[in-house]
Amino acid sequence: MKVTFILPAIGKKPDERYLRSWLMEPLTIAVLSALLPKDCEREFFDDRIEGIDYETDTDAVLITVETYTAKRAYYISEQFRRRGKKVIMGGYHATLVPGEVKEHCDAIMINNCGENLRLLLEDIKTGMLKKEYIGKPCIDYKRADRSIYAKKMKKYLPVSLVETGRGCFHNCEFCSIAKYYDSGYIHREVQDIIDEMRSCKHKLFFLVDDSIFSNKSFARELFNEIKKLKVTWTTQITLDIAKDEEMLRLMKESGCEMVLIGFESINSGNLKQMNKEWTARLGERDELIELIHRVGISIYASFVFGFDEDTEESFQRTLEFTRKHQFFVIAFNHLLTFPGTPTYRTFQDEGRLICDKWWLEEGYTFGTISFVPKSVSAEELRALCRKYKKEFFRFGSILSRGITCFKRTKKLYINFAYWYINILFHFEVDKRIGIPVGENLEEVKK
Ligand code: B12
Ligand code: SF4
Repeated sequence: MKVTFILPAIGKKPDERYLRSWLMEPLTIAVLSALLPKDCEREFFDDRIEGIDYETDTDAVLITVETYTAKRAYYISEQFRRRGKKVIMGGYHATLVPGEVKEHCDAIMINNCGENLRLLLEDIKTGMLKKEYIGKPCIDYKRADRSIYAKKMKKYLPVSLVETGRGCFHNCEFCSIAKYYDSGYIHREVQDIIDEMRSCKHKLFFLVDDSIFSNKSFARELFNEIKKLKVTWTTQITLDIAKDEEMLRLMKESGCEMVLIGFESINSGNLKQMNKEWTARLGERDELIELIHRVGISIYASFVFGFDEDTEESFQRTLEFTRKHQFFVIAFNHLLTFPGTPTYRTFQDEGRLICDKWWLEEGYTFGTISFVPKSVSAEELRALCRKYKKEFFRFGSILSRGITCFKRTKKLYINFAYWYINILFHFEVDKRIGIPVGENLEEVKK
């Protein structure tokens, strides 16, 4: 039996390359490949960097679907189905909006695969394919199969993605993860993670986990084992972990140089609106940030604008906040009303969605606001995100933060990463805005 994997692209502007910072190794595909029976023949088309052979002789086309890639995924699916191929879809968008996704494929996988992928392939063999396979949140593999994209590795950023856990026990209203995992958290076996890390080519790791401290004894055991590998790593954390200084120090000793923190907003009304006010209750936010920096860990600080109390003043205050803390790098994104989330439902009920299925809208581009904000207009919100991002990534700001970065760590590798990322982001501010989402890439490819 032969299986073809597809990772659909978001889109790209004519005459421009795919956004460099989005070109990470596609871990989802490596995990799906690990779930196939050994004797299964497999191939993979990464739509971000190469053309798709729609004439390929295959028994099943497996497409992973995120909200931003849904339109493109449906187009690809149509090409294969027209040629009589069976198309299966799964992933975040498929799990959160199964009704829509089902209309565009022969079968859908809801949630994590578990044993269901093998069963599904058996059903294809026997001609008994069902329309829907429903899994549950689980860890379904021991080691991801990177051989599926080994030949393309040069095109990806030199970072190894290794999953440590799935889900998050918080319940932020805009978040797809909280919904997908029903605010639960599960983690892999420490030994499996370490074995996989040993097998990876790049020794700079992004540990994929949205809630690594949900189970502290697991996190402690993991960091003690990672320490022995002498590697450098980063992950996403919530600010509450800074309350545990011993854990922070262990992270640093084990090679953690940067953490991504979703602050989202520094306005308590907004935090309340998104059900993330627990971060405001933690105590002195500034002190916790300083503690992380003092331990020698840099911060990628992520903010979201467009909540009800956001005005231009919120941007100014946030910019001051980022300057004060001299963050390694930041994200100033506008709120996204992802389908299936409570935020989506609230905005829909309040009649504030400009269009219900914005991800499928004709002409929809990256950076377009899909809802009516309360305190500024949609156009203003879009322009403010651009303006303040530009401000943060000015060369003067990069230089001043670069000096701070050097004071915080003398590791050349990290300083090099600092300059690389900040200069890349400087040039990407305008490149991101206006990327046509789901545009027929065949015409503009590569
Ligand atoms: C790493 C990562 C990135 C990387 C690289 C992404 C990539 N595609 O290679 C970077 C940093 C570049 C990135 C960028 C963005 N990301 Co991102 N990213 C992630 C992250 C942290 C991990 C993804 C991963 O590898 N997971 C591990 C794999 C194994 O899990 P999985 O994909 O869920 O797959 C399992 C199941 O879902 C299922 N499955 C999945 N697909 C399929 C297909 C079939 C056929 C079957 C049967 C099963 C199946 O089986 C798998 C095994 O059980 C996730 C959050 C998370 N924890 O998952 C966000 C996440 C996917 N990203 C998200 C977003 C929004 C973005 C951006 C739009 C952010 C932005 N504003 O710029 C961009 C878009 C980039 C793009 N698509 O090209 C959202 C997507 C939400 C949604 N509803 O679609 C997520 C969920 C984060 C969030 N907080 O909501 N991202
Ligand atoms: S803490 Fe992060 S991953 Fe968890 S629900 Fe909130 S936004 Fe989502």
